[in-house]
Amino acid sequence: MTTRINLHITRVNLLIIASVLLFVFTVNTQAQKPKPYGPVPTEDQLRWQEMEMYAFIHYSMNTYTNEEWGFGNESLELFNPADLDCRQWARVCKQSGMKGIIFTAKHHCGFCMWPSAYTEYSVKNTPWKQGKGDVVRELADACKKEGLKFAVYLSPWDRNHPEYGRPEYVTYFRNQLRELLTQYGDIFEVWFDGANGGDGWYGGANERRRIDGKTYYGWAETFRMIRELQPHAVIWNDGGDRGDLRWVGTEAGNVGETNWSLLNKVGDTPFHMLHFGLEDGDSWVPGETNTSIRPGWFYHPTEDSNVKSLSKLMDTYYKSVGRNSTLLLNFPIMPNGRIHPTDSLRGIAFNKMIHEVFKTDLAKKAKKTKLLPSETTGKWGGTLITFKRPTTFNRFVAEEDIRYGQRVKAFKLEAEVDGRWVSLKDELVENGDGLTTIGYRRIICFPTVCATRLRFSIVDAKAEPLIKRLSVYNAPALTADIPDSGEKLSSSLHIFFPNPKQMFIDYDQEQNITAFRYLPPQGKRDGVVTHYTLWASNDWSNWHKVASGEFSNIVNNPIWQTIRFAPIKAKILRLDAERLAEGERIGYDDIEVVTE
Ligand code: FUL
Repeated sequence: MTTRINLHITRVNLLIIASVLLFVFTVNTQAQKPKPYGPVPTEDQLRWQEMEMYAFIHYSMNTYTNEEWGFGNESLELFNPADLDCRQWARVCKQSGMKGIIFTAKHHCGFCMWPSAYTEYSVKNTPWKQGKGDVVRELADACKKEGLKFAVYLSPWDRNHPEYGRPEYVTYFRNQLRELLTQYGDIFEVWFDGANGGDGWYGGANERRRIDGKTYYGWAETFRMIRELQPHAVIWNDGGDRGDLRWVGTEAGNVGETNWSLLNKVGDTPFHMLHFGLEDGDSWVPGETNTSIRPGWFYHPTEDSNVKSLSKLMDTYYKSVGRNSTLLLNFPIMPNGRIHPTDSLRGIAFNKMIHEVFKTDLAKKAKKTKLLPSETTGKWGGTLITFKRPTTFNRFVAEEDIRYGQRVKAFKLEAEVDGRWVSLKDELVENGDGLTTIGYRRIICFPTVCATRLRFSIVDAKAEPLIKRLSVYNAPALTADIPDSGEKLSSSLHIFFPNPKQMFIDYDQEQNITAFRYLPPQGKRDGVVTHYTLWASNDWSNWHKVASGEFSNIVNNPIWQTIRFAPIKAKILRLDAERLAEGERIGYDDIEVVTE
């Protein structure tokens, strides 16, 4: 009996002690847990940001027609890769430091890389594996084997589908998306390209179809479907309703040095908002920097010597991952079904270099002292890093704890060199010192200094800054770099414009011409030729039509465009701009005529 009472008391006591402990612990953790400031990322957005780098793979009919955009009527017979090897893609991507792969399951030409039940225009009607193949399946399996995440690019614009532009197509599009989201395991991201060039084959109609990208696709309903079928996938959407991520306004591989992970839920997003984010945006919409390891997204043999150099890739890394963004790096597939050896070697060298640069954090063994606002140049205080001895470095890394919002607006970096404080500037930035936002991660590159102390001051912030990492590195010089094989510039051509939409290129003598190349104006839409007709003549009066068509994706990716043709003998070429992206007058940065 007594024992029982004692036992009872003991239980009660234990309960009381446990409750007190729980209370203390809760109060304690609550006191320590900062309050969020402004919009914050979801768990899925956080997980996505932590991937840092993942790959794009562009592979479709364009691979076999040597184009960037297909028209939608490309023959199914063209698709028959001899050596398709998704394990090779996955291995290359993994060794290049990529944490996942986003695959062009359907590009604008409408050709489906999986045997969709809703169209005949897919791998199932090609000679490849007698129609029994499924590239999406092979890649999803390869990713699983290599421990990579998998995601899909499904082009909303479909130049093959007869109903494109009508409500029936939207149902078709959702049916396809459902197949991709239910048959291939976990999908980490869904990518909806915003391109909508207008004209296409459309089941034989061969016409121009305009849609309103904001209303036509009914994004809200499609998003609901994605949330239900793949609740952890993040949505990239360039065509209307705001997804979870945003484009950074360029395909050149850089985001603004000031990069807020915020935008407004509704409203237009001009270039500067995409590129820099919106300081007072009401939603968390971080930027994803997408670019290709080559000039184009699809494989073109002529670009084999134009694979980005190691220093260009490092520059891209600093201007994406180093600026509070992720890097989505594209590897095109060759017609035989594999990644070109130059691209894979470059990708692997890139990853090795990142590891090399960030191998030893020199701040780890240094003393870090908290600085009061009065001890710094900023109003939020900072940190003094004191090295044991004079230390050589050229990279600085800072990270905010973004779970509680992005806060820092401006900071300052000073190094004590030979007893004198010198300000450090981000050398990848043209104007100002570039020391603005931090976010998930900010990497500052500056010429090598040898210093005993480094002072980090927060000049301006929206609220109490929550800095979770300060690191210092000494990046080795890139000695063994393979240079970009730069484009040849034309020098001896005579170019003139009889009217704003016509360009003449004149040689003194007849030439054997095999191609015409056009480099659009860089950094603006004004004057960019999107559709052309090319004529040739020997006498200024008899004109022979050489080619006509569109420069695919020229606005988003303003690289050299090449019009190839069977050799012609001509003295004069004439380019008629049938359509310009904007403005009234042809613009160009360079022109090249390829002669035999
Ligand atoms: C663009 C598309 O038009 C390109 O073909 C490519 O897929 C790129 C990633 O997005 O806007």
